[in-house]
Amino acid sequence: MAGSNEMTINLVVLGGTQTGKSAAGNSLLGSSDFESHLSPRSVTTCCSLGRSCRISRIIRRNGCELALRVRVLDTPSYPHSDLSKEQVRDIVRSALAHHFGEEGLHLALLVLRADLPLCPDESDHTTQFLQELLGPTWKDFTAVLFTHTDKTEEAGFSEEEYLHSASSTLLSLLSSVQHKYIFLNNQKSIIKEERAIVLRKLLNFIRQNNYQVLLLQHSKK
Ligand SMILES: Nc1nc2c(ncn2[C@@H]2O[C@H](COP(=O)(O)OP(=O)(O)O)[C@@H](O)[C@H]2O)c(=O)[nH]1
Ligand SMILES: [Mg+2]
Repeated sequence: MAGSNEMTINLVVLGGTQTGKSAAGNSLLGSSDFESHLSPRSVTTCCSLGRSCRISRIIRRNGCELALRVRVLDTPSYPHSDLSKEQVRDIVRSALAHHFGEEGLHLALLVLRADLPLCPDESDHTTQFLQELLGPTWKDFTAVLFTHTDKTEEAGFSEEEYLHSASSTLLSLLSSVQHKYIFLNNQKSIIKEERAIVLRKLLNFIRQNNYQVLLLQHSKK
C-alpha cells in the first residue's frame, strides 16, 4: 500500500496463447499499452509493465476516499508456441521480481476464454505452472479472469447459467481458488463505470487475502 491517500495494486495476467491476456490488461488499465491481436503464434515473448492513471472514487478506508493505481504485468503465454514451460516460468519470475520485488504481487489473474471448455489436461498443466511460478500459496493469490464473455452472452448464457453448465474441471479449479473469478468482455472498449466494478471485485479478493502480497525472488540457476 502506498501513501495515505493512495493505494497501488500489482497484478499479473497469466494463461494460454490468444486467451486475451494483453487485451484484459488493457481493459484493467483503461489503455492500449499492450499489443493485442489475432495471431497464429504466441505474440508476447517478454513481459511488460503497464500502469494506470490515478483512479478516484473506487475505495474508501477509514471513511476516507483513496485513489487507486493499478499496475499490470503482461506475460508470454503458457503454453507458448515458441518457448518451453521453463523459459516462460523464468521470464515471468524474473519480471515479477524486477517490477514487484519490493512491493510484492497482490493478485495473479489466470486468463481463460469463457467460450472454450477447460479440459482436464490443460487445467492440470496450468495449475502446475502456477504452483511452480508462485509457490505453494498460489491459490491465495490467484483469481480466474474469463474473457470472450461477449460470445457466451451472445449464446444466451448469463454468468450464473454459464457456471451452472460448466465442466467439473472448471468448477474444481474455481473452487481451488476460493471462487475468485471475474468476467470481462474485451471486445468493446471498457467504460469507466464497468472498469470500476471490475476493480472493486479485484480489491475485494485482495481484502479477503488480508492485503497480503507475494514476494518473488529472482530464480537461482
Ligand atoms: N470477442 C472477443 N475477443 C477477444 C476478447 N479478448 C481478446 N480478444 C481477441 O483475442 C485475440 C487475442 O488477444 P490477445 O490479448 O492478444 O491475447 P493474448 O495472446 O492472451 O495476449 C485478439 O484478436 C483480441 O482482440 C474478448 O473478450 N472477446
Ligand atoms: Mg499477449
